[in-house]
Amino acid sequence: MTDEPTFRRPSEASEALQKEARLPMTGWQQEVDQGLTYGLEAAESIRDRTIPTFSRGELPHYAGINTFLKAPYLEDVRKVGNYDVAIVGVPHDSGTTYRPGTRFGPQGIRKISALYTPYNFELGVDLREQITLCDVGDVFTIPANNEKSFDQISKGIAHIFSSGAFPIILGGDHSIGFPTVRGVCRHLGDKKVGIIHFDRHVDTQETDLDERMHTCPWFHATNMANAPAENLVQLGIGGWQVPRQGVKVCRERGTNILTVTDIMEMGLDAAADFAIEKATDGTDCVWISFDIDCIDAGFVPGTGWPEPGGLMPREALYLLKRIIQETTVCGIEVVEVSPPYDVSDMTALMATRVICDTMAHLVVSGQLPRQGKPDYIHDEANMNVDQAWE
Ligand SMILES: [Mn+2]
Repeated sequence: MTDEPTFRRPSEASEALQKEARLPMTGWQQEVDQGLTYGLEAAESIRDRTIPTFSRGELPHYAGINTFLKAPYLEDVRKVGNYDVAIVGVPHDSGTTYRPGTRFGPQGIRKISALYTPYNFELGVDLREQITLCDVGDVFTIPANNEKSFDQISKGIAHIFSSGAFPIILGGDHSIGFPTVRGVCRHLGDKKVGIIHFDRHVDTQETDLDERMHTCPWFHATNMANAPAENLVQLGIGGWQVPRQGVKVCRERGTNILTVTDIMEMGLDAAADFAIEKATDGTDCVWISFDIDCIDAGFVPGTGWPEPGGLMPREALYLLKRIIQETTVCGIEVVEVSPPYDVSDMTALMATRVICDTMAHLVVSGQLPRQGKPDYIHDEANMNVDQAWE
């Protein structure tokens, strides 16, 4: 008799136990040493002599300064290229058409990220040991003006992207999807990017309430030659909040939509295959735009337009795993987390999970740590990737 599960041998759990044994402890030891230097040795009654007087590094989880995952705060953004990954907040919610509050998204995500360790059991990844991560803080957005904010966002993302650091963006509402991709496109030369968009909403109309709001990013992004509409994949679309103007644009431009029912009926692996095939056909890299509202509203109440009937967290995380491990990913944004509507930080935690899983899948697939600057990055900026818009 054995307690081993019979669905596969060895089980994921037994593999995970072995993977942990192969991880180094070097980064942890460096953090302890630095903690004792900067934070002073602990009071005499403390028996664990790795503990400093002042909290420095991961422990205790409830203490410390709220960068993402307690990564070093990089005040001098000119040095961002020294890191494998850069976290950047985009606290912009002037593109919101109903419930605002995503300007607090970056801080909400950073706050609950303190709950996490840098280690994932099943994947056998310890980010502290395997990559260098920094948090560059937030882009200075202009709350009364979407277009000025977009210019700031594009300039900021272009700076991070062209440095070679992998950009991870904490939104912000989904209007930022256009300026983030524009920032990437400025440094693609004649290369192309496929966009994989997790969402309940198509976000493809030209304007909403007379401006380029959070219902509009992909109309404008796919106007750029570097980001063709035929490589835009839209996963989880459906329900009562999809504006008809946007549907017409999807039909005319031939974007690739799967509803939640499509994904259920074809199965997660076939859905992932479809997304990977469409986003990589003729492109050089993939941008992930993860709207937290693609998840069923019961799991993510803290968002601007919650819609029941979305993906289960496990389904979204599985799709993300396959897509990131099997494509060349050039960056990710996680948008529409609105802490004022959140409950027990659960929406911000879902965003944290997406981000940490992304980094781990990049490690597992050998995309991180960086082995030099990826060859899809064009050093010289082209400021004319998009047409002037009034
Ligand atoms: Mn949405």
